[in-house]
Amino acid sequence: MAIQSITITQPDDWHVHLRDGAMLQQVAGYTARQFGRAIIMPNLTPPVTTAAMAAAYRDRIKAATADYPDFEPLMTAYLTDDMDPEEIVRGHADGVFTAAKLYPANATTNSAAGVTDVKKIYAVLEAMQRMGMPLLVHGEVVNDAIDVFDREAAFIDQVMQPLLKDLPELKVVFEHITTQDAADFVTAGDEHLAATITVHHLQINRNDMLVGGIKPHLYCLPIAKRELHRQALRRAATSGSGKFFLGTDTAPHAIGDKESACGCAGIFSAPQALENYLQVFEEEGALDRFEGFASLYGPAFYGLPVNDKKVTLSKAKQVVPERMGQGPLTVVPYRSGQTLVWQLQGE
Ligand code: OTD
Ligand code: ZN
Ligand code: ZN
Repeated sequence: MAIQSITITQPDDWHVHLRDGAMLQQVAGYTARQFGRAIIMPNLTPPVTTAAMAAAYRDRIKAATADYPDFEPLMTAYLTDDMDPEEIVRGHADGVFTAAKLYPANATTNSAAGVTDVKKIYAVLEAMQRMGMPLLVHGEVVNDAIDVFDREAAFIDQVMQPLLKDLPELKVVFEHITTQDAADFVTAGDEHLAATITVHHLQINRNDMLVGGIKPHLYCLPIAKRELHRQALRRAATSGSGKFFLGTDTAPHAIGDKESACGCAGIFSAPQALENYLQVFEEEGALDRFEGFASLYGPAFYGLPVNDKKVTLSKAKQVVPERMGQGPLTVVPYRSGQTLVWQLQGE
């Protein structure tokens, strides 16, 4: 008989957009309900570039997740061309910055202030290397001449390889990988290199987004690729390799910003993230490898203890709501209206 329930160490989400203000209030509980900790992305307006901003943002997140007092937001610094290495060093030493985020300028939502050339921030990266502080990378080149589907593969050659060569001991997370090229590159790398994989890139390919009518709620960056890449990501995630771990990249946008002539990139996957990941592992016959991917490999890479708490997911159907939230902030969750086979048990 097929397994009916699974109990594992509580997972963490190593890549989350919680936003701010009313949207933060609306979405933060979904992440805090499922995960022990989350790496909080700093692409607010204005971006989180100082330890003081990150500490204040962390307080707002703690207030918004007061129903889950054990939830721990892990903050990140948004790197800019003129970031002062001292700010990063002090912020990390004070326990405010867990990691720093490299957005190539204009690669994704709110990344206009990102880095125009990695060479400009080598002093910061050298300091991070000395401290063992992870660099989280949005790995896409921003170049009009490069096709949007090729931007991750091009980034490996143009930016990632030289970076790892120049800073061989720097801990790097290749965030939200979407290609076989990236999966192979990370697999071949040494222990300083790891990757997060979103649940949507394990479940959808570009046909799901583009065939039979355009689906704005499946549009995100990096964009979903062709099927062979999805298959490669599923193999990587379920391989049992400690280099691949869970990061949803949940990125809510109000419905009007998604269903628009110029729709925003981002998929709101937080509410049923674990259920969807677990379904992938079951389909791949890899239920025994789920705990490593979801709960063990991320902490090991970041040098943090695993969570004490356990969680249980059971075989129980649930239908994802068509919409969630209120008024102009209404959001459409990932797989809205669809029936999921697993359900996270309440605490
Ligand atoms: N991708 N949307 C967003 C961020 C991510 O690149 C990312 O990490 C966002 O809205 O913040 C998206 O599609
Ligand atoms: Zn990104
Ligand atoms: Zn992201």
